[in-house]
Amino acid sequence: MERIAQCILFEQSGNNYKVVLNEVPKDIDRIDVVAVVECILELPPSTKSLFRPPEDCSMCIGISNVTRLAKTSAEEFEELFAYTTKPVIITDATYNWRAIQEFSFEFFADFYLNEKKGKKINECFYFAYKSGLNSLQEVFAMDERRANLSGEPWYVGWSTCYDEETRKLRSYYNRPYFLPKTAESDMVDWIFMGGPGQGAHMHVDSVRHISWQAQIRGRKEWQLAPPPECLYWCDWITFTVEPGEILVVDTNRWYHKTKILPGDMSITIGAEFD
Ligand SMILES: O=C(O)CCC(=O)C(=O)O
Ligand SMILES: [Fe+2]
Repeated sequence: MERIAQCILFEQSGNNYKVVLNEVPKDIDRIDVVAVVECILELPPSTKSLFRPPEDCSMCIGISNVTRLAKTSAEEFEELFAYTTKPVIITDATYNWRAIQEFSFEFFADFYLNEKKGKKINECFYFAYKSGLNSLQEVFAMDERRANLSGEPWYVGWSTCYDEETRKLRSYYNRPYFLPKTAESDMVDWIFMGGPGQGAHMHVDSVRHISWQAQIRGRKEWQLAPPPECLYWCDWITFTVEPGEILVVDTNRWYHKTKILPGDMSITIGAEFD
C-alpha cells in the first residue's frame, strides 16, 4: 500500500487528536472526517534523517485486538503472523520449561553473583525505569524487604551480554516451538522483572527484529499504540499476558507501554528472531 499521507498535521483538543491529511488515501473504504488541507510544514530533505520515517498505516489498520493461539506450527505461525505486525499470544509454548518453576529474584541474584562471564557478545543493556537502581549489581544488593515487594516499588530490565550467561540461562527454557525453522535468534536474551504497578513507559524501539517475550511469572498488561501519524486510522490495543504465555509483537513499529498487575512479581524472558 502506498503511504497514506505526505503531510500530516495533528490538532490537539483536550485528549483528542485529530489527524488532518493533505491527501485522501485511495484504498481506505470508510473515512469519517477528513479535512483536505495544504501542507503547512514541509521539512527540507536534509532534516528527514533526524526523524523516524513515517509509517505506512496499513501496519495497524484493522488490528484492534491481540490474537490468542495454541497448537500452532512453525509453518502456520510463519505464514500468518511471524513477519506481520499483528500482535499474537501463544498460550501453550512454555510447558516443561524449568524457568517457570525456577526463575525468581533469588535465582537471578544467585545467578549473577556466581556467573562465569565467558566471551562478551554485545553491549550490555540495563533499564532502571523509575527504580533508582543504577545497575544489576544494585538490583541484587537490594534489601530483602524491597526485593520481596514489601518496600519501595521497582521494575528493571536488562539484556544478557556474555555467551556463557546466555547459554546457561537458555538451559531453563527452549526456543519457542512456533518460531519459523529458518529464524535465527540472537545470542542475546532480555529479562524484565519487577512488581505490581510498575512497568515500562510508552516508547517505540529501534531494535533489529521482531521479538518474543515469555511471561514466566506474574501478569503484565500491555498497551500498544499506533505511531502518531496513524492515530486517526488505528486503535490502541490493551491486553494482559498471563503466566506461561508468550507474546510476539513488533516493538519497532507499535508504541508500547507495560504495567504489572496486582499479585505476583513479573518475570519475563525474551529474544529477537529474524
Ligand atoms: O516488558 C516490558 O515491560 C517492556 C518490554 C519492552 O519494552 C520490549 O520488549 O520492547
Ligand atoms: Fe520496548
